[in-house]
Amino acid sequence: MRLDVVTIFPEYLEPLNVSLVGKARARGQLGVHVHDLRDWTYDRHSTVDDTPYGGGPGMVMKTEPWGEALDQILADGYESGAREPALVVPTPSGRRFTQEVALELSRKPWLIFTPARYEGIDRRVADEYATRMPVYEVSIGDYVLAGGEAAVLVITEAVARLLPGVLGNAESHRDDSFAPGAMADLLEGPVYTKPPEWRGRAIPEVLLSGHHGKIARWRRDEAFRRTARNRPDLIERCDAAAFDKKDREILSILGWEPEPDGRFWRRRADVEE
Ligand code: 6GU
Repeated sequence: MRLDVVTIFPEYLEPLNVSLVGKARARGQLGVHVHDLRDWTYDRHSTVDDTPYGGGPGMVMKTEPWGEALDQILADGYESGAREPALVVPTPSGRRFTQEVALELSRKPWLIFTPARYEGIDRRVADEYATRMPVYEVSIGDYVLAGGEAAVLVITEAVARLLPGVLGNAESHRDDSFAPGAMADLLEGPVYTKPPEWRGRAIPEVLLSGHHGKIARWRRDEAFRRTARNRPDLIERCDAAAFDKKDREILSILGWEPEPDGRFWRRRADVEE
């Protein structure tokens, strides 16, 4: 996979040299190219922003530097054999970046990121490139960052770990919270390692039992407990048809009841507690 990032803060992307993404780069599984948007400005102040039409606070990033940068990056990429670019535009007004979007992006051969500062990029830039390639406007959560660079780091890490051969163990993301499949829509429960006792705290005994069936059941119960506590919306969204008898038992203990529509709702007394 090839990644291009265009930014006015290239040094903000230094973490792409480190850890999982850095290693994938070193192994040649990922080609990362960080570009300084100001390389495509020609005035004395390297201006990338201007006042918004229609008035209002803040500044808007200008069309020309982005257009020239993207044209050249596309030309250089195609020249070196890259194909099927997708544009990833981090913005708080984008669609939510989820594991599903990460998986979709991980199947693209070439991603071009345009993290913005100020109030964002003149709309015409996304509209222009949308005629030539898929454009993903994504938000990493319901809060506002000063710029999209941190979002690029987040998205890149989520995508890179899904590339074939990047994580050591192909099974490693099977049980991820939010991974499609067995533990779908449940958060992962707690994990433990040696020593078996630390500051008077023991490991849950079942984990030492060697009984794989009991261990799997315990882990699933813990996943329900954690999900009910931290993300009740995930349980409300679940199709109860995916739950077995033991799942229903633990949900009932946690205060959830099935509705005729096949979903689970928390009993009123428990909601108010
Ligand atoms: Cl992608 N960018 C900015 N500036 N703020 C955000 C965001 C992105 N996602 C959530 N907040």
